[in-house]
Amino acid sequence: MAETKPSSRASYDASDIRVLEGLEAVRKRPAMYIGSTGPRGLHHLIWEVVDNAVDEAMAGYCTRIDITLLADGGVQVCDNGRGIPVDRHTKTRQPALTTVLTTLHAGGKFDSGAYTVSGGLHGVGLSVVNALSHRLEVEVVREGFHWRQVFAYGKPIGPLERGKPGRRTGTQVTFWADEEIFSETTEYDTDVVTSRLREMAFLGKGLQIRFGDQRGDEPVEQVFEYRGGLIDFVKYLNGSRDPIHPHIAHFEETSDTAELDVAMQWTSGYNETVLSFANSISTHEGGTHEEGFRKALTRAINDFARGRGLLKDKDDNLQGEDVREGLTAVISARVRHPQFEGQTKTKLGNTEIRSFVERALNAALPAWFERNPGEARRIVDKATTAAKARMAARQARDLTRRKSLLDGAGLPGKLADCSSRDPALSEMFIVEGDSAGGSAKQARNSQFQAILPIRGKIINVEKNRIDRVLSNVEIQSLITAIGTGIGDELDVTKARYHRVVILTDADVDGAHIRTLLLTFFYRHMKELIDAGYIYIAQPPLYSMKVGTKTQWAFNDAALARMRTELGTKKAVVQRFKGLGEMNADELWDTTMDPSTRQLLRVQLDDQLRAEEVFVTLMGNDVEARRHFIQHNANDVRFLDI
Ligand code: 0RA
Repeated sequence: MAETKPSSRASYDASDIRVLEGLEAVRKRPAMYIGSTGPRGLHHLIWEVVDNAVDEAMAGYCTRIDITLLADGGVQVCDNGRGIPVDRHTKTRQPALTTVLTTLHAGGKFDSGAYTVSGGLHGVGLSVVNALSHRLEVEVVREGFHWRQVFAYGKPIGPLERGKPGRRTGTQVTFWADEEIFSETTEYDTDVVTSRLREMAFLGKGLQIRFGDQRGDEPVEQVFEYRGGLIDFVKYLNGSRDPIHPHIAHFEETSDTAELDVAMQWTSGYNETVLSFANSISTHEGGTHEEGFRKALTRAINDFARGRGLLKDKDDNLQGEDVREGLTAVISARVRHPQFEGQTKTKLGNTEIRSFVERALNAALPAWFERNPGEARRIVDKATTAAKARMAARQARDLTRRKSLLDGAGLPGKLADCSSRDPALSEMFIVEGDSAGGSAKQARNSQFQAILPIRGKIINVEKNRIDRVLSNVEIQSLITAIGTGIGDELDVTKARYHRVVILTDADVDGAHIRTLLLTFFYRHMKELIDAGYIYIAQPPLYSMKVGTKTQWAFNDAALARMRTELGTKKAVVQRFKGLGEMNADELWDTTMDPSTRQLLRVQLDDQLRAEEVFVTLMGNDVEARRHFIQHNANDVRFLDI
């Protein structure tokens, strides 16, 4: 980051800014611009403003960004970059700042030579934040003065005003989200915000990001600054894991059009944690940078193993999944014109990046292994053991496959399938326990709803190698019922249902089973999450009977709201402890009927946060787990669902 040189392009002037369309469109269809008007969309406002400041940092002009959640619900983002230009635009005859804040896509920096973000929902611009805020204030220091303009609902409520002289340039944006648009909530989640800010600080080596939260009784402050960049990132990710070699491998490479930064370290665990980014945007669907990385890694480890006689002539090559077992790696690419593809626009598509990364690592990895032969041996040992487990797992899998062929249809016996054969219309409920499974079978519409009862706690995939995971019968029936296969062989087009719904009790045990299932999907069937096929059902916590009418509440806040609405009327409130306490009609009405239920779709847009949660909840660090559970009891919001 600090090494990135400013682009050599002539200085900006106001005529660069292209004027496109008005902001009414944004207020009319906010979800088109920020994804949703739920908590995700709300947080997107922050990222939008912070991304602009980070772009300024990536271009080499900004070293510090302050983000403050204000006591009155506002958000303030302050940077020491060049400041938004304030000179007059030749066409619109208004100051560039006003244009940037009131015109869609008038970032002004989209055509520049820097590695600015321009994919997915990122980079839609400050104007979108402005349109969706009931108030927004901008203060800039530039051209020797302070400047200030205030907006409401995206429209200026006064002109750009010049204030006192000022020398140090920068931009400060303060906005208050419009409650009419974000009707669900306008409350920001500290954990969501800080985990993204931490990630940005890891990716922007040397950049100082300060976070303040003034909403509580005691103001909170946190500083994120990592001199080690990605090395610190890997250290952090492996904080509660057990590394099998001391040094974190680190590689940097630059070409005319791209930059690459990679850090990695193997642990004794069984899963891989490979986080990738393009221009600081998380690419959790992977893409060409990850493909180049994987290819070079598999090759380098096989070459080293053969060269040292650790693999004999008769032995098969180690496969990709073998060499990545227990690997924690972060790949950060900077690309001039990034193309984002995939289901959620989080997959890097630029083909030239695949060969760039591969070439860079084909040279760097063997050199690192040669310099650190002791560490390399441990890594090869681990990969060899993983290969053996893989072959054992394959045998077990082939056996079950053959067995199921003999059985006939090949579907698990416990599955009560639906009659529809159209995956797009079909749903499968994974239900914990036989009694709840029984109610669900009675309640369902068997036309399009299948029920798969699972018994007890499924195996913890954080603590078990793939062969053990696959020998677990609950996991076997899950995989067979879904039909896609798992891991490297997963084929999402073979999914037998486009809705796989986790239905567990609304208690601690239910939350545990849900987390075990989610961890399994995250580690072994992530494409299903990316495709948007994984859901969580929300059974109600309470029923409230007034006369003959029954209402349902999904949490304590909703129950309290219903009570105040009722006033003095008499109500009978019942708290459900488990799904088994509901009869089939109640289960259908509240949880399964598509016209009334509330399904949460699992979305994974914050991989770092997901990693933190899964490693903490499922890993070995008991103290960290206790702390997490105390602070996030029954909370699945990390998945941004
Ligand atoms: C347009 C052009 C230039 C900088 C910016 C926008 C800019 C925007 C934001 C938003 C938050 N912080 C920001 N900092 C800068 C380039 C100006 C030049 O060439 O001097």
